[in-house]
Amino acid sequence: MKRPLILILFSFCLISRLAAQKETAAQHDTRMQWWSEARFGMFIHWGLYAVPAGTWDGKTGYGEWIRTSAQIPLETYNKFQPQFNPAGFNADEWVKAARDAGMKYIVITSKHHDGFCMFDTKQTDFNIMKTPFQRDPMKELAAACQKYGIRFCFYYSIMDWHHPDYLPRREWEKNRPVGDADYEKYVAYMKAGLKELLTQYGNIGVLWFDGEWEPTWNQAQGLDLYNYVRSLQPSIIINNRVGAGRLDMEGMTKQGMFGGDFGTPEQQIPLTGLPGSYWETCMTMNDHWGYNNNDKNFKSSKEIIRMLADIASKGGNYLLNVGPTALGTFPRESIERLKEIGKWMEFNSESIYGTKASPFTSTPWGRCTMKTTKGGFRLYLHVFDWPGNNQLLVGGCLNKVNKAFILSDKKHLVLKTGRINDAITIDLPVNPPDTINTVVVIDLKGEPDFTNPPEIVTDFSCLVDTLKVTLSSSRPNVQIRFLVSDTVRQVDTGGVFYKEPFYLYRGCYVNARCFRDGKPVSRTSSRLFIQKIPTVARAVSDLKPGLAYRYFEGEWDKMPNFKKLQQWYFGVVDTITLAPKKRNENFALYFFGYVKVPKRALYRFTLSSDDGSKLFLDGLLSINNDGLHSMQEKSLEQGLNAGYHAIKVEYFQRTGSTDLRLYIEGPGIPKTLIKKEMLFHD
Ligand code: FHN
Repeated sequence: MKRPLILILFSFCLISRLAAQKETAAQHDTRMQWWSEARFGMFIHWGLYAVPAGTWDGKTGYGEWIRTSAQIPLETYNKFQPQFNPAGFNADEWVKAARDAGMKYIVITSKHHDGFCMFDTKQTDFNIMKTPFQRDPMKELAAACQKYGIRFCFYYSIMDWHHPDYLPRREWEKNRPVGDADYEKYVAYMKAGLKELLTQYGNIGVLWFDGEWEPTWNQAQGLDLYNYVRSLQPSIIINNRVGAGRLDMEGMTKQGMFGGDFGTPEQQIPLTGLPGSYWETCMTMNDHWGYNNNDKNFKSSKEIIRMLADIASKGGNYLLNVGPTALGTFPRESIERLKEIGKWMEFNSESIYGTKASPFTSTPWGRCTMKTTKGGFRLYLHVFDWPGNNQLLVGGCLNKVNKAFILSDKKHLVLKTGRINDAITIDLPVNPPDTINTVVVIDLKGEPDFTNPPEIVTDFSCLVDTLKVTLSSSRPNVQIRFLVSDTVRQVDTGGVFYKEPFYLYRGCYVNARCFRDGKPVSRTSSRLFIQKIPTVARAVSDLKPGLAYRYFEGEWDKMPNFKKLQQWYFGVVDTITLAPKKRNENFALYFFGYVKVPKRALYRFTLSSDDGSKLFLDGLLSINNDGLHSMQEKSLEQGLNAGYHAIKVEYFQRTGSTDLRLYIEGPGIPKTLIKKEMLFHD
């Protein structure tokens, strides 16, 4: 290569690398714009794991993790390669199915955790070209996406169970020693493969990293890889799984950590919008990412269409997965749903593409998305529950109405509107045109003037003896009126003006509303607080510090029945800990004894675990956090009298990361890991 050319190339890479770090917020928004406006994409998990199709050794619950979950040795798994011949693969069919469903981009697994490369790479023979198929499906899909106007994107796993330099090894792979594995060589391998993906398949929309959670990967490597990828395609978008700061399946990035360009909630939709963040919920259509021919638990198109509206109403993107077969075809159930979603999108996509999050904190009848218009703004009211009286109430909006109509009505017949205090009324036809989601459009004048109901803030959601209540509104120049009642009540002229926090001493509803100059400007918010009877403390004596535990080993997909297990070890621990474990996979434990609480009050217990766990208080199952899952927490509020209460915590671990935490909070006790001073046993 001539010297000047080398110089130009070097300068380009340097500038691009600097660019990735020096991008302004406005430049970032510009780069994100196509993606943010798209709102809806197709995820495709397709690889060698489609050959066993979820079944191994008589068990049928596997997916793309089959090599590790079923502990299939490398040389056995490699035998799928000469069997992989997806003769039914047709890139145009796949891309048209996505396009016709209203999806604007496709993210496909170029390499999943098993390390098999679904593209023509010179870096390893463990790739699709070295199969009877001998074609590069990524090349064909790139061309089809170009043809049909769909953005083509790659998923790429940092974790790699095949490459000899990847570490750590799977714990169960006793016959695969680390040898002279060199992780830096693996990073070089990753970059070489990514360079092929980013220079030989045209303009790539998104690089969707995954498998970043193992201890060999860190923030610095993530930032370096982010800059490397951006140096090859400066306008590419990269998710937060390039770094090491993701908050598990919740998917957003820990405060202060490098988070790429967007967050990635997985199999879940955030409860509320995440203002100021780009995020995308990825979700399976059934229960597996990779093809499982036994998994018929597909979500209905109704669920999917409503989730699309829910996600868009919170300002997020929806990446819906398809797991193709080893023949290269989409499962019939996936095709059916994509067609039904497409029918809805054909008349309603305007209420999804390019919309912003709802201005309302809640809309009882469905969801809302919005767009700015000349001199005002447009609300798309996604009506799931058609009002019995055929009149839709849009509360807390003081703007004047231009017009309202049903989006799927080609004539855009104008609907009669009116106003009751803060609420706009819209008279609807007797029957909803679409029982899944009818979109009612309403055009409003001027700057948005919304007032959401007051927030009703408490430390707990129920009470034993008393509970402090604080009311708040972010709106300027409003007064809050409230009333306490035995049923849900509208706050009209009644109630009292809120001046300072107050206390509840019994179960009741708190109803609150915002007023301005004596007139209601928001809907009423109502919240029920239940009074709990505290459980009686145990009359016990001669207790010793700590909890007793029992330890077991075996393979389970859910909490075992401990009574039927052979016990391996037992002993006493200071507090809830996995210290007694003798290995990191395929083991179970339970702890039992008493928790001593200082006073009669309501306490919140939070159980967090990977994999499954259960909490029993006074002999009753209080928290069920069972199942194969990454770190997830579940809570319970329990009234307890002062003294000792029986406690038991069950836990099991299959494979992968492992963790167990029990938190307690109560009067004068902020949320904290349960302290050893509170734990005793007989
Ligand atoms: O382990 C992977 C899994 O196989 C799948 O690819 C999902 C999709 O987001 N990501 C990881 C689990 O979080």
